[in-house]
Amino acid sequence: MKQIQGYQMPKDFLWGGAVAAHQLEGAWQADGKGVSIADVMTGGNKEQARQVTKTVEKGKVYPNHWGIDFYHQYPQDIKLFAEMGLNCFRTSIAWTRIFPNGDESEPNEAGLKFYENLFDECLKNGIQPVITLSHFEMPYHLVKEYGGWRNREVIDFFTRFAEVCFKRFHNQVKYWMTFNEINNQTSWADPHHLLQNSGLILNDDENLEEAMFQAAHNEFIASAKAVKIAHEIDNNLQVGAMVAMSPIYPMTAKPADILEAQRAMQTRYYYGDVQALGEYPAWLIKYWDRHDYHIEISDLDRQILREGTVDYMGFSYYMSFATKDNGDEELHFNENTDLVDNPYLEKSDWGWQIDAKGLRYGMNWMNDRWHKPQFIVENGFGAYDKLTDDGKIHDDYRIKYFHDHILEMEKAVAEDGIDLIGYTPWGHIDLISASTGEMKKRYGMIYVDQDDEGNGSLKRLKKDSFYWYQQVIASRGENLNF
Ligand code: P53
Repeated sequence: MKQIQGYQMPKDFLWGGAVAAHQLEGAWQADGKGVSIADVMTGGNKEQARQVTKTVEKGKVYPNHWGIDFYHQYPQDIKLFAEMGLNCFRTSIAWTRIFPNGDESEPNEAGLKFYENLFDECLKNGIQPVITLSHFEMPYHLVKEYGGWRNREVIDFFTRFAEVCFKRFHNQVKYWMTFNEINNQTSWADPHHLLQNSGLILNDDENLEEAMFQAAHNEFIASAKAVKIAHEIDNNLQVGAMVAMSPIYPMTAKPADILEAQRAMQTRYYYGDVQALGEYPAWLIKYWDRHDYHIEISDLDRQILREGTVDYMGFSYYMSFATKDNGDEELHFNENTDLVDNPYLEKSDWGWQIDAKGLRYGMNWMNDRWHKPQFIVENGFGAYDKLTDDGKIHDDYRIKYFHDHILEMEKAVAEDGIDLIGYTPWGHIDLISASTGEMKKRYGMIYVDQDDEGNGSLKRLKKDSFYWYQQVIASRGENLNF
């Protein structure tokens, strides 16, 4: 038992949990839903990456097809969330439930109805929904027929989807985000991220990095337009960006390492510069020139970006990285080759470096740069859990992780003055892992009885962390004892 007093968060602070449609809903073909990118991704694990198949192939395992069956079980699940004390719940709207192929002119009413009922159920239980529009789940049709986000036509498909959602749900949902972890595609050399973020499958003659920059630009335009549309529909709506905040430290105090780390941060977070400040940083324009990258950006685009800056910065925080001078003459950063291990940090079983102080560092870094309210919309610890004979899960490692991170978050608010809207730990109910497709990489405070192949009773059980988080919320963040 550790006696550490946290700081009490303001009364209107949002304490929640976070998930994404494709990782828990299942029901991949219910009520007219179309096939999304997530539906053609097989299960993988630490050693074996998930595969993307051209169609759904017989005999292969596609874990997102079943998720944890939230589509049918949500009323009971939301009761459990309310029992935990949550006053908000972050999920996403599966684009393919609303526009099954993505390019239809009229939405699918059954999909809209599902979310309307889900949000009603949340509100009845004192929980406000916080919604991501695009969370790694674009219609697969848009990938095959249009080439994903490298095609500007997709901008209009997305804004149509966004507009339909804002119009239908603006009385139920105040906080929105456009694209989940838009900056994950910085690791463009890993095809998994490019597909998840932007629906890109590489053409033979294509430069991956250049394609990524163009796809990201088209997403920025779509996001900026969505911000404007939302405010026109209802001025009360708050539309945020969402970046994966993993600070990149210099390995040593050697000036070349410092410079490399600075460029690494610029490279990983230029997305935030565009979405929060409304313009591209000068170093990036120079980088494109030097590499002969031709990114299609019109004057009108520049105006749209300036007029559609986001209301807040949503972000996920799991880990930090480190880098050192890569010896190249040109100052540049490649996320797939230029990261090094940080000897001061421990790692999770999946190799993610655990660094609670990095959360406070990242929050201050973003605040200094973007001057926007922040919202921690993901944070958590993926681990193997053991179900004991008496039906308990003693996940003290997870409680420790949350304890350390919540304390740093509270210092960032109470001591550093950061304007923080809320905190929604990732996968507060066990679900399918995005990177590996596993069920056994568990984040939850609620255990779901299911294995990687989809076998199990789907029974929900409260882990020790359930009770711990309940106590944290009840004390508005003050009682962090464990
Ligand atoms: P999983 C990679 C690095 C950091 C965050 O991740 C990431 C990823 C996944 O590609 O994704 C976010 O399940 C994401 C969630 C995801 C969660 O972090 O790979 O927004 O969809 O499930 C945890 O362990």
